[in-house]
Amino acid sequence: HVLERELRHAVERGQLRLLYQPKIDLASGRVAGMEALVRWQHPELGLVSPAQFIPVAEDTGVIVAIGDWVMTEACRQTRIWHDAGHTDLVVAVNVSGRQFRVHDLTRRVRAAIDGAGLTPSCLEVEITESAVMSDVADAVRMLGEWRDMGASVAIDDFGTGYSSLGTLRQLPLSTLKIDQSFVRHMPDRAADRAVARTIVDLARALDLNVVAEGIETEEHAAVLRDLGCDLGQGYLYARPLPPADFLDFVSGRV
Ligand code: G
Ligand code: G
Ligand code: MN
Ligand code: NA
Repeated sequence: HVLERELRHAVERGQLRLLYQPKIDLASGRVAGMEALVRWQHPELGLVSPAQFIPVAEDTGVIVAIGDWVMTEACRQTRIWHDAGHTDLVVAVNVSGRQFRVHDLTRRVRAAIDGAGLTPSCLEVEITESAVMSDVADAVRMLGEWRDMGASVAIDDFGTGYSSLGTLRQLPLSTLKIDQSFVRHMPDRAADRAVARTIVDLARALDLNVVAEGIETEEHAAVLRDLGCDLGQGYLYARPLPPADFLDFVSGRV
């Protein structure tokens, strides 16, 4: 269909771009890094959401080319911000389940990092809980390769999948990312607060960092800070921003 046909040309026609959503250190308020989020601007279809086109890209295999572009562009942009003096920024890039199974993904990630002249410790890969759990043996191998390289790995949408705690303990992870569905109703739903607290405690026990996404209010932020959550991301701080606006944000100009 149309989406599928047009998507095949999206990369070469320069129709993709990245937005960057800041991740805030909840204790200090400083910007610790950013998540790169892809957008597809098509001349006739308009702005297509990744929620629509990533599944199509996965089914057709175009995700490999898109993934390469995203990784390369995110590293290139991060290098520019490092050179501008924001040397501590860590960039998070989403990797889907299908990309995960591309056999030379580690080499591709390494090429993007080296090409930009970054060190691997500036990169965090976000992979969903369900992608990891659908093939644990692959995940252990892949995540091990990234850890050996020096990059970190976050489990995205944590709490929505079906993690076995035994499996979680075996994985070379650095971060758990609390899904926004738990954050949204935290102030009025004790059960959601309990889930968030459990994830924070689990992260502590496994010596992992913990990030909450979907923080929209001061109340969300306060609850998470009290729970000991390390980083937060959400509309309270900033929406996903074009590069120029992100630079203004980290520079404290907005
Ligand atoms: O930015 P937004 O909230 O609209 O993203 C919607 C979904 O698309 C999220 O699940 C997000 O993880 C995913 N997504 C955004 N950018 C990328 C990307 O570069 N690669 C992959 N695989 N998924 C992405
Ligand atoms: O699946 P993933 O967690 O990578 O996707 C993050 C998605 O959540 C993106 O589409 C992003 O635009 C969106 N998002 C980021 N912050 C907020 C927020 O505070 N509230 C809501 N509703 N969505 C958010
Ligand atoms: Mn993500
Ligand atoms: Na998420």
